[in-house]
Amino acid sequence: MITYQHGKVVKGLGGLYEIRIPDSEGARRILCRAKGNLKRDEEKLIIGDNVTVTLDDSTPDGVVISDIDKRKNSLIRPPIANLDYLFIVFAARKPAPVLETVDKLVAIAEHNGILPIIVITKSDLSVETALELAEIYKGVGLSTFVTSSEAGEGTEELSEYIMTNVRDGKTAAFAGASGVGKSTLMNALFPGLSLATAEISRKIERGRHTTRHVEIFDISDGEDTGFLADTPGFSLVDFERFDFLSLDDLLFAFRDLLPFSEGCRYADCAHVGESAEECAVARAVREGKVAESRLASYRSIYRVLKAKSDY
Ligand SMILES: Nc1nc2c(ncn2[C@@H]2O[C@H](COP(=O)(O)OP(=O)(O)OP(=O)(O)O)[C@@H](O)[C@H]2O)c(=O)[nH]1
Ligand SMILES: [Mg+2]
Ligand SMILES: [Zn+2]
Repeated sequence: MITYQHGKVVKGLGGLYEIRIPDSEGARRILCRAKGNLKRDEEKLIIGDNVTVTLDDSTPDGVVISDIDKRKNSLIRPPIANLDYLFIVFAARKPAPVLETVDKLVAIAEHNGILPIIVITKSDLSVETALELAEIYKGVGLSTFVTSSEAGEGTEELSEYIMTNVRDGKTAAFAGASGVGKSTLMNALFPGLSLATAEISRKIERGRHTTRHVEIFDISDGEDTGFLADTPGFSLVDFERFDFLSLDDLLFAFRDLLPFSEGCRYADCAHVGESAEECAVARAVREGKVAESRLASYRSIYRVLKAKSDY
């Protein structure tokens, strides 16, 4: 008799988790709870975890999540584990893009060994802005997509990228501020999903936190399916508050700035206030080799991390 099985946590509903268990027909889903120790902070289950489910008559569901596999990585925001790709989504307009937030997400992905991919939405509201933003991130060296779910632009290219790369059990997530159109875009890419979406607030031009929970979907039928998660959008305020890497690691999370740092006059150059004569990163910006916004984001994150390390 089989007493335990392996699966993936795809959704959480209060204390219940939905576990996807592969079987001969593809996969089935069961709902169950986690053992007591997997509810505590340090070992708490998160969506994306690969787990063991064990038969146990003494539990309310007859089965219980008994173990979590070692994680490849895990993020705090969005809260998800074992990602291979992070699609960083922001709108050309409504809400206005905040590149520092985008760059933080890129840095978080890089630091965790997750491949960041840039997705600009709502290009129908301003094609020019969308294309300018895309230039910045192509310059960083990241795959970049310009889309409009409304006009059906760019969705085919993105869909093709996802179907080619997010397969064989690989996991990806859409992340970004509330209201940028993550769920709308997932619906456009995978019409079967029917995810809830809602208009942004007209007054403050911000999203309304329509998606409340992380949920992972199979994106095709076969055994070689990949997984794609929709996640709750964050507000700018909650993005300010979380730590993600150390001062020493920061430059390594900026793949476009890193190569220039070797040319700085002083080995301990922090690339924050030094003149372009001394700092090769500042020089690269002046010469148009690196986007100004990228160095600005680096400097802003540096200052926050520095203040914390001095404290
Ligand atoms: N003009 C335009 N509007 C769009 C586009 N994509 C989405 N929207 C609108 O943007 C609003 C927010 O879309 P959602 O998909 O709910 O945004 P979200 O990123 O999932 O938001 P949260 O779930 O709160 O994180 C909706 O009114 C959508 O119709 C687009 O390509 N063009
Ligand atoms: Mg949503
Ligand atoms: Zn420098």
